[in-house]
Amino acid sequence: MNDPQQIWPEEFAARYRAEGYWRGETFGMMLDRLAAEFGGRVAVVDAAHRWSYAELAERARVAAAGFAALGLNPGDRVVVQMPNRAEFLSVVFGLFYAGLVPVYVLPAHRETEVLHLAAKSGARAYVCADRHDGFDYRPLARALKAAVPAIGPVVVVGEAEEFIPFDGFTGRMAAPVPRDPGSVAFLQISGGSTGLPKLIPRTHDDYIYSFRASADICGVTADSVYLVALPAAHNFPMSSPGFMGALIAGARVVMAPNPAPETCFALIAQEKVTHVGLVPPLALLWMQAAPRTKHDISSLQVLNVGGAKFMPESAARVRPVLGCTLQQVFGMAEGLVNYTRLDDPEDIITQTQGRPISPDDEVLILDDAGQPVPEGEPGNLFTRGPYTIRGYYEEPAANARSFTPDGFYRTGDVVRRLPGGYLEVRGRATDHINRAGEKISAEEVEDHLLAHPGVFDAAVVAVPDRFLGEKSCAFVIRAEGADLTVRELKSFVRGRGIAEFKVPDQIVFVPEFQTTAVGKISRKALRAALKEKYLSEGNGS
Ligand code: OOB
Repeated sequence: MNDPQQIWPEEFAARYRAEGYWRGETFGMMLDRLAAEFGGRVAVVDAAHRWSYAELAERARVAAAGFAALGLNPGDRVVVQMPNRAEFLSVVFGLFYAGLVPVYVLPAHRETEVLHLAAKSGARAYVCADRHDGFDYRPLARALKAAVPAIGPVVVVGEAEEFIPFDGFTGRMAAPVPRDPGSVAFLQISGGSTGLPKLIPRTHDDYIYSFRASADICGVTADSVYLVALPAAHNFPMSSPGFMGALIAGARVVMAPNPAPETCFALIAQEKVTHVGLVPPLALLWMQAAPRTKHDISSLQVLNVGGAKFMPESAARVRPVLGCTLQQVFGMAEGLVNYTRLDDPEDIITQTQGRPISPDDEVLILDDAGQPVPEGEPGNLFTRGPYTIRGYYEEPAANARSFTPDGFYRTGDVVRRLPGGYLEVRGRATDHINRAGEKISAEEVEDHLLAHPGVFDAAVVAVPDRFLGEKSCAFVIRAEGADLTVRELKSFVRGRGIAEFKVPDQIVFVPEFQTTAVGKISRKALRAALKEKYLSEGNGS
């Protein structure tokens, strides 16, 4: 867990402490402090629960005792796959109190991803809900236990069947297990452009700084109400400013079971929601639905939009249609988060993706040869700072590619720096599909396609989509004699046990990957050439 590649060199750590970014507080200490300060105020609400700060802390103590009684030891990793429910918080703060390290996977992830992440993290336990959104997690838990022997206890929120019911925990942990605030607090999943998702180690010190500062920048106070509309395990709704930013400010967190406008508008009206974060396609959907809703959404003050590029024309409509301030967020689970500021002029708010949280966020914009580009020109974004990781969890090869020797993270984004340090995202240099904010690795999907005996070769590319921003298109060469159909191949990929959003939106069978390039051609160049050949204007779908 303490791979030197993942920690900041002491000179940096010392500076981040001296500047007051890192305050030596762990998540456990934080919740205790918040419970003491905001005790009776409402911390979290969902359809079935309404807990005060004191009650959340109390429930987390019971959960912590329960986890400890299962034989889990401080530092052990625990895979958490939970939908947006109040128990998301009692589970994870219970784990923090017990000194355990959550590994956050999305509710949309399926067997292949969960098994991989559990094995990769060396997890010893799994926590899930019984069912969510028509999916039963208990068969997945069985498959996980069968495939990953290190997984011991499985704790289920809801009907546990043969597993351990979360609601059955008794006992109470008197005081949280002390942890080093510089140690890894949890592992989060990278969007990833190569192969399977990687794990991002975040420390107590670095992460708490990122959402404390975010809450401030987003104007979150004890009187705010934050709606978690996106899946809570994502970095954006967790910390930008997210439910963690809301909690540290003493605000109220409202868990939405799904991000549909009518579900969320009802919650906004009922709880007087002030802040919410959305990906661009959802922001568009909300803007379409708002004029016709019967719910009063006038309490909304700030709409954070990020995860993918929000077009200036759409951005300009937020205030007129929703009656709130738009705040763009350009962030990444690896660290760096940029925000437009609430009092920025309208053109900055609509046309840029903001500027970094911290004065100590170092931003480099370099050309392909590694030289700084002239001010205002697009280039590759590199960053280093008090909440940007120095390496993925146990990924020496990926780390050598994704981080420079002096610790800068190669984001893969192409940006332009404007006056005042504002960044405009222009595109990206890496091969992934940003499908409504969910990042899909082309390589990962290609591997699933190639597993079909009727597939000779496959290349997956991003194609523009009016609604999703981007969707995925797979070019496939059938194996000789194979009479594979699009339907068969889609259902085969789905059957591989992966998140539905990774199943190619479009499959195009092609006779060959003939490109004009001579000799060996990189996958990246191949994808670009195929896109050019088959999807140029008037072609393709
Ligand atoms: C957020 O985090 P990830 O890790 O799912 O994805 C990061 C990538 C960025 O490198 C960039 O390519 C893209 O998502 N991105 C944006 C963007 N925000 C993220 N591209 C254009 N405009 C934006 N506003 O997506 C994430 C994490 C924290 C806060 C917000 C988003």
